[in-house]
Amino acid sequence: MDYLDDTITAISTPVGQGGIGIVRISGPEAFRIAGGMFRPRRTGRGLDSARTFTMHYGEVIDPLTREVIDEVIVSVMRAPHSYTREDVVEINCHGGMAAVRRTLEAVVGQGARLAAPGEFTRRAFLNGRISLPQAEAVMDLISARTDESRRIAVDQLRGRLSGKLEALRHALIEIAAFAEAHIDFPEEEIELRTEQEMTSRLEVIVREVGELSRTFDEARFFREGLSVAIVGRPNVGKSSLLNALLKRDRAIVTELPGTTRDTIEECLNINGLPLRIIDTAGIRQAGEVIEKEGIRRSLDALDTADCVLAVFDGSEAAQTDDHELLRMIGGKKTVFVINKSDLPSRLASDDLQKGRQRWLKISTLTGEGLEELKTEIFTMHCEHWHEDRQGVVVTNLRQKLSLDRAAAALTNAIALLSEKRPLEIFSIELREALDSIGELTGAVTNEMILDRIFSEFCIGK
Ligand SMILES: Nc1nc2c(ncn2[C@@H]2O[C@H](COP(=O)(O)OP(=O)(O)OP(=O)(O)O)[C@@H](O)[C@H]2O)c(=O)[nH]1
Ligand SMILES: [Mg+2]
Repeated sequence: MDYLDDTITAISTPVGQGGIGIVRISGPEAFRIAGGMFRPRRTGRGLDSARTFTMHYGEVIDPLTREVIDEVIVSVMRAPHSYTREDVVEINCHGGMAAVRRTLEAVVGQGARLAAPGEFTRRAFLNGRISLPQAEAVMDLISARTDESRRIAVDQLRGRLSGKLEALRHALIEIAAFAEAHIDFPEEEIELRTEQEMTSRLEVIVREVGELSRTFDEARFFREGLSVAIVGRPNVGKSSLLNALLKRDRAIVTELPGTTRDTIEECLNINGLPLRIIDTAGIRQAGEVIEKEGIRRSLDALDTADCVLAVFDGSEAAQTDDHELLRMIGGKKTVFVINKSDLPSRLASDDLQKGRQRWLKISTLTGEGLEELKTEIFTMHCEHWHEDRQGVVVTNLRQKLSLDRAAAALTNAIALLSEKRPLEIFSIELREALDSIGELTGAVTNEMILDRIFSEFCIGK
């Protein structure tokens, strides 16, 4: 689909009423098309002689009927200093759909083609103005809902991820070139010292690639929120914990086991990390029909949540239901919480705690341990978040999968080197890693990848 020699157009503002609506035109004919339907006011000068980055006040005329369509401001950006690196003209209409649509129709009538979703950005990429991750950042920025996701997108748009990947690619190319030189002169054995040097350099690169890949999950939590299910047997204080975290009486709390019948979901924010906290019905063997259905939903939440707060009652000895819960949690990301620390402890010496990671003692009554609990949830998911990250974050699955492919190839390469296998196969793994990183940045692309990426864009961007 990539013909870059025609001129494309689209409405770049949202559909509906607004203060202004913008029809964007990009391509070699942009000035001829816009000039043919624009009548300047005041200056009398047409768009042909307009300097780049200037705005012009006037009217849009229907070239066929000579009817005035709207009173507009036209901005002009000449190649290569524009969003697409092509000549770009933007007609700022009054933001009613009729005016914007008629203007668009007139532009198409003058020979422009309607742009596909994301086609302006696709041209910016194909014309070498931005890398692929930067193009993806444009979409991330448009769809950012929280300030943290906006910040991540802007960092990526400014080229931080691309810069980091380029550095990794260059480091790899150096090693690959060295290896290939040795393939050409097989009589020269690689010295042990050189081999160790290559291995340690590759190990640094693998580690960095792995760290980048991990930022994907963490960025996902910031973008979509982390779901946290509070689970435990009845009466351990799950609903009390929800209320304490929210600092309001959201859920009903009573001294009767089986109070909560249905899951309750609320939002909370820890250091900018959005949480969806789910209070659940106490899980136990017994129970009548309604309670059984509630428990089924608890188990559902336990299954699907990103993280579990497993709550136990510190004032009572462990019960069968507690042991059963531990079994059900299995290997899931879990914070183990012992509640009611204000009461005399009867759980401490119990075998529940054996071999398990850290247990947090809290009291929803006095508030003890709640801050530690929040910190624990945050660090558990965002360990590498603010330290050492320098704004470099992988924001979509495509990027992450490319990194994982690169890491796998590099790990193979290191193994081959240590097994003293022929450098030819070692080189193949390095090429594979280079290709994967190249695919990520857009240095290596194919039509299918581009189609998939840009089809998710909105029209007009
Ligand atoms: N002393 C003390 N009592 C608490 C604490 N947290 C909760 N409780 C009491 O424990 C009882 C049960 O609390 P809930 O929050 O309803 O317990 P739950 O786990 O939601 O129970 P179900 O909804 O029945 O599964 C209530 O009487 C609470 O007041 C605490 O930290 N200290
Ligand atoms: Mg409850």
